[in-house]
Amino acid sequence: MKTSIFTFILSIFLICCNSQNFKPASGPHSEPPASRPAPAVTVDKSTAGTVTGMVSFKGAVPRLPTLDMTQDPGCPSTPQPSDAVVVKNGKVANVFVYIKDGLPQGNFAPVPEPVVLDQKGCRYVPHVLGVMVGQPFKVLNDDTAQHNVHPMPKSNSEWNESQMPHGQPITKTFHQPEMMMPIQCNQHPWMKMYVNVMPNPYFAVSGDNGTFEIKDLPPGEYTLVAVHEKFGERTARIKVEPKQTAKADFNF
Ligand SMILES: [Cu+2]
Repeated sequence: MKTSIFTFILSIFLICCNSQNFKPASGPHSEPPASRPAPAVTVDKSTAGTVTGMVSFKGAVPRLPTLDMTQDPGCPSTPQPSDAVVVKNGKVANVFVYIKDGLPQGNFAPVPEPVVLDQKGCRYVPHVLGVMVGQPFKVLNDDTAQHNVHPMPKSNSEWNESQMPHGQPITKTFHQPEMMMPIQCNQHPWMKMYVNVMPNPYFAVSGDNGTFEIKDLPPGEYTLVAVHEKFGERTARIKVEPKQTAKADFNF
């Protein structure tokens, strides 16, 4: 019995003494290093290059069901083609292409002009876009229908706002890089698009003819990635020479 009381007191003593050891040490050498903001990257446009390319699809293109929008009289009354897969003459639209690796370290200043997302014919236009961290993101409603703009982020803050027919624009910014963040409309279940929040300005979206172009790249070697919401991801290595245009084609 006496032994167990002794053990108990001893263990309390040890806990006390050990906790002393975890006191943060003081003194000039124990301060955490001051976090300095990463230096701003400046790109010399006189030596910068470009990357262009084409996104193609091989094989039978998946056919998605048409969209029935008749639940809302403010939306088209005839069946509308899906915008999740847009392939014309073997060329893929709405592919997000970006530089994943190889850029200079540091901060790229956000572009001050807003990126605009419109709602037209009860769809999002464009269906895929890129916006820089801190760049204004402006949502318009061109419809006679009311919409409800609802991003579903993983890293950024979620928001959810109604927008009246031809209502006031909604302007937001995103604070964290995030790929393929869906935006949905709570009023219209077929409405969905993707926002890519990027830490640099080096991205593009393939057009209806499958082409893309990324300009003002510092010369260097890069990993270029192409992302499609249904077809997945493709990667390419490219080398951009001063004032030259590098080519990179992708096949899904
Ligand atoms: Cu809607």
